Amino acid sequence: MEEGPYKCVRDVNGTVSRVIRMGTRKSQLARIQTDYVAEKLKNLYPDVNLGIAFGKIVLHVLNDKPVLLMQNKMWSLRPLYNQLLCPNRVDLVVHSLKDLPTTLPDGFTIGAVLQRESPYDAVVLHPKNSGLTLDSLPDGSVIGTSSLRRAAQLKKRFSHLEFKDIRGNLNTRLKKLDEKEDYSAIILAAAGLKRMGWETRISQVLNPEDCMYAVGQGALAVEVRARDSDILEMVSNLHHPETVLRCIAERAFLRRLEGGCSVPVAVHTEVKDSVLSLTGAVYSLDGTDCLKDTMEASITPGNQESADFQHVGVTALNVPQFSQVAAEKLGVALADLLLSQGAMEILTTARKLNDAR
Ligand code: DPM
Repeated sequence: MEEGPYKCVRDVNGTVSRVIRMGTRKSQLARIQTDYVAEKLKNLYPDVNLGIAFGKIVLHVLNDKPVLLMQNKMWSLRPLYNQLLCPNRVDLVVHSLKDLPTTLPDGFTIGAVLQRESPYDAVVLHPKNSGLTLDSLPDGSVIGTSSLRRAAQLKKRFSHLEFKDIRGNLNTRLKKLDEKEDYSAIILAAAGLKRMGWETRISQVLNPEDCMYAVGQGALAVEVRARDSDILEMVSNLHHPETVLRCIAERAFLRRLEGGCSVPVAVHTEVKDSVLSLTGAVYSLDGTDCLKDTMEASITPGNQESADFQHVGVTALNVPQFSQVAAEKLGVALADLLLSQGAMEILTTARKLNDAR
């Protein structure tokens, strides 16, 4: 049977309903995240037929291949888009928002950004170092991370430590840490560790003074076909407005800097009394050059209409357009400020050095 975009089933009473098909990558984290969203959808729409195509979509993007080599290259996402688009095999895909490029291919949009988990990074120690912190680890201890953003910030702050790449999905990394003597500790996102049920392995959560987080870190995104209005409307109820606005500002900041998902760029956002504040920074690879600043914008809904419905790839049907526009402008303005201070030079040098490694 041909699988079209609108696969329908008829139940015993003759009621026809649409089957919603979710695709997922095969890593444990991807499955957990997909299940989590499926559960939310089932609660919101008990009558909906949800099918999860586990493992059908084998996407080698960040987990299976070196992150640093990816540089936001679209081809790495192509297998997933082929699934979503042409054969229309699946209707929605759950991602970690931080893995999604700031510009999506035509025809796709982020239809939901769920409430953010902790956006911070965490330290996971080799069991033999139990009780220590980054500060108290002995000189020359090796810390595993392949994130340029983490390494740049931590090298500067903890100059007695050494940093080494570590690859693979979360399961692989934890295994590499525990079963070998190569690393004294590794740095991972607290959100991923929590979702995996490994919260007890977190020995230290890094505060923003030591390490700011990646754009979109800790938030889940649901990607859909932009013209699939039924699905778009359905998933839009999953949006968490505050997270949406924070992430629009962060993504606009990154997009303006022309940063992919693997550049030394970090952010921190907050919403307080309808004011969104964004701190953003760019770093040289060793962290010695750094440009960092903070800007704020009011996100109180106003009357201003916007012709643009998507903001840095996000379609948030029930979040006020005015607030979304304000968040996007905030990100662009902060990026422009850092660009006027030489951010592009810092990032270009970092990119060149990294490519040459
Ligand atoms: C991106 C980065 C990493 C992932 C770069 C960064 C970390 C790579 C590494 C863009 N994606 O953060 O500076 O540590 O070598 C990734 C993780 C999660 C989503 C794992 C992690 C889970 C947290 C979330 C990999 N993508 O960062 O520890 O959902 O935000």
